[in-house]
Amino acid sequence: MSSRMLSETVRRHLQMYLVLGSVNCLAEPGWVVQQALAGGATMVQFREKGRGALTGAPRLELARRLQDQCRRVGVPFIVNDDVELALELDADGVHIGQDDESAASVRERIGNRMLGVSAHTIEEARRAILQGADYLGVGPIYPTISKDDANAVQGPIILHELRKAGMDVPIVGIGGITVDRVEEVVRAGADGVAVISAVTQAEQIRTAVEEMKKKVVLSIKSP
Ligand code: TZP
Ligand code: MG
Repeated sequence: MSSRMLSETVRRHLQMYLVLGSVNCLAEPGWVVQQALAGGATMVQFREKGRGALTGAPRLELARRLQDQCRRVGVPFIVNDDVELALELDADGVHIGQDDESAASVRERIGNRMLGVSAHTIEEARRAILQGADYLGVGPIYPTISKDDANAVQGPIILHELRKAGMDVPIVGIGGITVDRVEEVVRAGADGVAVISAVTQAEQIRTAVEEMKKKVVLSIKSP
């Protein structure tokens, strides 16, 4: 099997990370993903959960369809929580939270596929990295409408704190991030933004993704 992805490559994939499931979308999810990929989304996470989420065969069928769209354009497709599904699909990676199976155990099961772990404190971040995470998802940075059981809002300061503590790993900020907040999130230390509603609920999905990505890239580059 191929080796673990280099952290500089992971960082690039985190720049404009679309997270979604059918319940988040106003339009048909395949269309949302198509538009987001056209706008330059750098990674896609299949997160089919919450009230009204698909289960069984329809869930698998949607995952396959979205994965296929990502494959065609060379964008990594990550599965939230469900290691079985990720292995069945031969997905590019898995993203887990603190309440899921341990990162160490998921790392063992998924080999060199990408592993993302949600972390809310410096201690959780350190443990995740020791157990084999390739990147950290940190948030909610701002209030979010997309996660019922979200932890307390942390503000961009958490990103500063992680960097100040010497954490040099790829980090993506998540939670309530809109185009106007991208610069603040990246300047605080994130390598990119993970978003649900700012993209899935946008009137012009492609434009929304283009604008957010442009801001990420500019904020990374400018001193
Ligand atoms: N984890 C922390 S906040 C969040 C997740 C999955 C939801 C992000 O959605 P939105 O709509 O971009 O705030
Ligand atoms: Mg989870």
